[in-house]
Amino acid sequence: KAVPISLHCWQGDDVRGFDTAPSKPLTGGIQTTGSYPGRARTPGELMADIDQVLRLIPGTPKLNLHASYAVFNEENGGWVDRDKLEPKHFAPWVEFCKARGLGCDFNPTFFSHPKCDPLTLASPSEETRQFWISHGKACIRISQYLARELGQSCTMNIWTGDGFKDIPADRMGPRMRYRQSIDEILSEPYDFRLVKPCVESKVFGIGVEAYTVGSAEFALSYAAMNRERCIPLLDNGHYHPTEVVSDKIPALLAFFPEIALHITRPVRWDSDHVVLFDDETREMAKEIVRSDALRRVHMALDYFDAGINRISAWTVGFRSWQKALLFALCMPHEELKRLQDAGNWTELMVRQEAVKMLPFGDVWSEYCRSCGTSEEGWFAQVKRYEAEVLAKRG
Ligand code: RNT
Ligand code: ZN
Repeated sequence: KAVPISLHCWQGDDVRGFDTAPSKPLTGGIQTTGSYPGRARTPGELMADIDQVLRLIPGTPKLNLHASYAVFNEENGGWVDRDKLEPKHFAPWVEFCKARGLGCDFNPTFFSHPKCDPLTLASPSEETRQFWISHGKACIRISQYLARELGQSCTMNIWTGDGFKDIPADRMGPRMRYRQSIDEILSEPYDFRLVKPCVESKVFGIGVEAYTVGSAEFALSYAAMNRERCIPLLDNGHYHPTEVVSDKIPALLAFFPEIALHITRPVRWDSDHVVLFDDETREMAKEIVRSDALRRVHMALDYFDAGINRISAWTVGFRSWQKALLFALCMPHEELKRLQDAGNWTELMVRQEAVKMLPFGDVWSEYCRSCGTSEEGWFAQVKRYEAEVLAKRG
């Protein structure tokens, strides 16, 4: 109930943000599919939608913003480019979070922008690279501001879609530049207790199939070599299909004091479907709980489905991750570990299968009730909100 889970603002508007023209495409190798009506078009609409989600979810959410969600208005002097962003451009979000008791995580936005050439932090153009370094540094300052204002640490995730569609002639050069760029971003002063910079790896993206600069080995090595100033972030959509992040969690916890997760549902590729209460989601939650690492793992949702009601997408995903954590907390881990250590694989299998049939739904219902929400009632509220608010958007 008390462990913060980061709710990504970008499910509400198909990852468009507010700092570039509404017609501009999503780049960086990521893609939303679907055109369900009712997408949030302004900060006000997005805030209203998030408020609706907050009424439907149990537990302790935290907001997760991208830099592209800066709010420009007359008070703060209007639009500036990403290298010039300041805390004041996020003051409306701070006000929003304060009024609701939320913490806030942050992400520099290294995609969907004319300065992607198409590379960003790995670009061979020094001008491009410096622009994006300035953006990263600005985001460190904004993250520290968010943490200070809201009294909770802010994870600041560095992810770029930098890579190539076809076979490169130089795999190392871009990686050396990426490494240098992250070093320069992290040279901006910050308090590591407040700001938790993360490096997120990826295997490939749409249009960047042959080579990804920030590969798994790159990102993990960077984090391992810089443990005093950043942490690794694993997105469970960013690995080959037979690899599982559930197995990587305890491997990393053996070395890193803290790690971060992007929780998503990859269907055959990094499709970012809505998180469900499925096997691998449960398995990831189990690894966190039985490693006693609920306070060492920064958990953030990361998916974007534009094909269904977005309030429902947010709610189902958040509730699924909460279910997975609660399910893990209901398991007799110490007893099961003893069976494993005793080599009693027969009984371990029987007991693990029996756990699946316990009346978990009753525990979940009681948990929801104690958080002032319910499993039965929430979808009726989504339908009402759709009729009264979303359907009226152009
Ligand atoms: C993309 C990465 C990245 C983004 C968000 C919007 O594959 O997962 O984390 O989804 O930053
Ligand atoms: Zn991610």
